[in-house]
Amino acid sequence: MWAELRPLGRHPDSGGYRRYAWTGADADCRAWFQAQAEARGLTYELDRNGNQWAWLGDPGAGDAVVTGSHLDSVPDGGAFDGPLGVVSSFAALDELRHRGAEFSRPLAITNFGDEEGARFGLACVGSRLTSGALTREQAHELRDTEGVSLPQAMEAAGYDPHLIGPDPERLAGIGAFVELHVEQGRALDLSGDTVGIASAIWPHGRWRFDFHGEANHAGTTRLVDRRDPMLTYAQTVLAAREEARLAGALATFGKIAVEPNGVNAIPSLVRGWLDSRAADQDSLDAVVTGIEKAAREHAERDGVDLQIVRESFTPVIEFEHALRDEMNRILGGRVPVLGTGAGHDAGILSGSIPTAMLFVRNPTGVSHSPAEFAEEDDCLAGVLALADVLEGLACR
Ligand code: HGY
Ligand code: MN
Ligand code: MN
Repeated sequence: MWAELRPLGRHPDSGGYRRYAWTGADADCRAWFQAQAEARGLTYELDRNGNQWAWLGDPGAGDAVVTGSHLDSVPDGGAFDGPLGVVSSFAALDELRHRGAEFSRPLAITNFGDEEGARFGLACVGSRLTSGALTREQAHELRDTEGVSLPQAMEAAGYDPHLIGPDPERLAGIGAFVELHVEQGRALDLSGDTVGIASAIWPHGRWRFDFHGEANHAGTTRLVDRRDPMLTYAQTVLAAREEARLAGALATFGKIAVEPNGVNAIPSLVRGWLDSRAADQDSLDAVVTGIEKAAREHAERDGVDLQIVRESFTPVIEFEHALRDEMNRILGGRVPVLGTGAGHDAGILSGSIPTAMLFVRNPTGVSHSPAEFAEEDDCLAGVLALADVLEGLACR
């Protein structure tokens, strides 16, 4: 499976993956998923929100056990964030068949669409639409940086964007969703464990800061006459770092757009995207409020106009204790339970159905980078853990 996935959407220079929603690379990954489903005799299904399903047993029977993750990536993402969960799901099913397992509940493997939100700015679009956390109207407003709207992108990829929206009937037929994921940190490496269970996901969100200044000549405009939004942006980045440090939280400006983007012109607009996360809501509020205040003060001083828009927000998610305890019992009771600052479809769906996550050791902790890595032995341990969990849940 890895050999087939490896070249899909991989940039030849960076070695990172650029598998953005509704692009050719995304279509290649989706074709791979469908082929894996069909090769195993599973019933392939594409839902109204662009999520892919591979069913063993009758989807209409109810109380299904579902596993899977996503195949899209961040810009220059690693091979494992998302795909490890999908590959491990197919491999776990192969393992269960090898064991001669008899299923008493339907089982499905999923690939949720647009988990990273790399193209349209909002993460977990597929699961948000399904759960109703994102409405059709809101989704239709999403645009990529080229100005292509989500409906246009879906149509270009051969999907009907008018069908998207909440899918409560589908969710009503699911008894549990378990997502396996590469750990995006070094907790397991430090504790010496190969596999962990998720406890909670930190509250997190994305904010867009638009700094409007005045374009002018870089060689002739006196410093005192400038209204330079890059200056205000730079001060805001420094403030974000300081606010996050003081609160023990995280704040990152990882994406920026500059107009007109000329080396010898003062920018007219700098647009920066803040990603901020914290262990609790109060800390997150304090960080973001502090950054907004600093940005407004600097904007005032620099003669720059500032608009701040919250583009997405996910509150703290505490995974259901019953399912997580059941999984730990199945796995022998000694699996570490750890929190994460990374968002996941399992988190979005936790408001609608019982969800849980398994993490696989990441020896460097690196993620959202071409350097992301997991040892093959650890990946195989993850497959066996997932197979044990699925057997425990679906084969009683
Ligand atoms: O950005 C995130 O937390 C996730 O990996 N989508
Ligand atoms: Mn990710
Ligand atoms: Mn992921």
